[in-house]
Amino acid sequence: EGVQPQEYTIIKMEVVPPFPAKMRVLEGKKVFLAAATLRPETMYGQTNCWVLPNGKYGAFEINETEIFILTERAALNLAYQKLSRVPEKPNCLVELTGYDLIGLPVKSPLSFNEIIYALPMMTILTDKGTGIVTSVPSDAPDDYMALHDLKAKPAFRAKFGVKDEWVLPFEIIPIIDIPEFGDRAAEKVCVDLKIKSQNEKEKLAEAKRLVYLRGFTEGTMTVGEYAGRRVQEAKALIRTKLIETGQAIIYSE
Ligand code: A2H
Repeated sequence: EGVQPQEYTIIKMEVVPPFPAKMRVLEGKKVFLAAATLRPETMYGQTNCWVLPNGKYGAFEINETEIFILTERAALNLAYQKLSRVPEKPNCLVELTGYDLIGLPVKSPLSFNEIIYALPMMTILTDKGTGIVTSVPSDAPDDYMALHDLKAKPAFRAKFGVKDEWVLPFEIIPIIDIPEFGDRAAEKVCVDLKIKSQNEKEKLAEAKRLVYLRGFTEGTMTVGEYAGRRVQEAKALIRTKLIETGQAIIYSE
């Protein structure tokens, strides 16, 4: 873990009922996959969300009506931020693995796709954020390559029980224009660097270095309420709105 505290936005992605058997006890409650992001202004471009197949997750009571699915570590941090029904104590209603979450349909804030699906990503860290990650393949090289792997490799989909219809209909959604990189910056950089899969850690680190700084400092929103505005300005405005409307919360670790 870093020495500096990191402030994330947790995006509340609502799981669409009916729930699978293991989650049936949660029926009637509002259940969310709780994804941690540093880039809330990119939520327009979501095509899916990511879970770690072997990751350990739980369904935790945040208050009387809302359940968050995330790692126990994140639930403990939230409990100390007054976000647990039982003060300072995470209360897990169901233990889950990433495998249980693959294929869950969710409704996610700002997404142009009304329903998106939880899909496997092999490089998720369980000691960072919530262990649930939003996927924006237009602007995040990790997301672009992980979606590319699933789309290009039927055997990879089969291995994790991923249905074609959770993946194949979802195309990159351009949301931010970056000078010289265009509006699908992650794809451009991954192609330029000839990255073959989500497991090419060093090349992906270089791709991220190239895209993130430029995206944040020189990017312009091309969609949404703040289209035409710089990413730098839009970020705080969008984040505030998501929080005020109850679609997101602040999360520090
Ligand atoms: B960001 P930092 Cl479009 N394991 O959200 C791996 N990656 C994780 C994670 C975990 N447990 N938790 C969060 N993340 C990702 C959007 C995005 C992100 C865009 C562009 C850049 C970007 C869509 N994915 O991050 O190590 C999440 O991806 C730039 C760093 O704490 C989260 O924000 O700095 C980011 O990594 C947090 O990474």
